[in-house]
Amino acid sequence: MKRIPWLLFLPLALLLSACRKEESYHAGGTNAPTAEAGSEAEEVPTTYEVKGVVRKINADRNQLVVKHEEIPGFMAAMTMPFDVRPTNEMSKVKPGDRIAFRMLVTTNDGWIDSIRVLGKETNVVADPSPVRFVSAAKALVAGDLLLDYTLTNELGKTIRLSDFRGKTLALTFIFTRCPYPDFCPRITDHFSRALKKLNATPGASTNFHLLSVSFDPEHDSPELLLAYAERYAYDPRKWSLATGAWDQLEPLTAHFGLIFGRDVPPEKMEHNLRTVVIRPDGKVHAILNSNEWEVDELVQAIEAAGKAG
Ligand SMILES: [Cu+2]
Repeated sequence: MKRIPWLLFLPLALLLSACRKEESYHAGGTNAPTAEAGSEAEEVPTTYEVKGVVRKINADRNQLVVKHEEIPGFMAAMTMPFDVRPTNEMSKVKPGDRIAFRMLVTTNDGWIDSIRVLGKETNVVADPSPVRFVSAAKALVAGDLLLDYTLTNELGKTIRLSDFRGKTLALTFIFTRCPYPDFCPRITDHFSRALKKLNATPGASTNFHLLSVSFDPEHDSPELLLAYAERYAYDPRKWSLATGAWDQLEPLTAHFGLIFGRDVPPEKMEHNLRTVVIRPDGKVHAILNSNEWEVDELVQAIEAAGKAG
């Protein structure tokens, strides 16, 4: 399956693309589609007619960064990258073109086609980024000890990261109203598949736990986290979802370079993705960036971390 991040935000991309090629970003919204864990069938995409202005052309990724109008029922007006398929449609446009196009969305993918140039916009000014960079905590790398943080899980129970000492912990960051199929829904689906795979493989590790931490604590109550988890066939014995107070979330996310919007409407919740595997001794084993890792990589990292510490 193609794994091109189709939502690479312009302001952040400019800031970070030079040093972190793997980064991808998107903005969130209020109309999160449901994702079915494990669904492999060919899916008919939902389509939307969209208008906008081309801000930037990412030729190497076959992406257009478009400042688009509101897409009723799907997302607010914003500037974001779109994968173009077929890629020869890339040659139709230049920065500053006003365009109309069709957007196609499936559970794990999104792209655009049928691009028509409507005219030119003269006043092309980049939008300011609404994200805040959290940098209060030390960046962690493999081998570093993760400090203890306290969160509240999907059952309303207080948990500490140290509760998982003695087990391998796979930790990722999501928010339940993320509307972009290839961001939080894909990561959560990957967690669901990794859990299934570990449970189904004879001789695989059983000494692990998955933890999805929401960075949208004002919205993601235990009830919502539980309802979200149940869409992905989670198992409370092996997978927890949690969120917490900002004094816990800020350093925890900052350790791994997670970037996300705050004090912005959910549809402007830009963020990147980080998935971390922690050894049983509490030390970082591996950090998986972006949404481009495969389920097997996570499974292998969980297995390897269990042997490492
Ligand atoms: Cu997301």
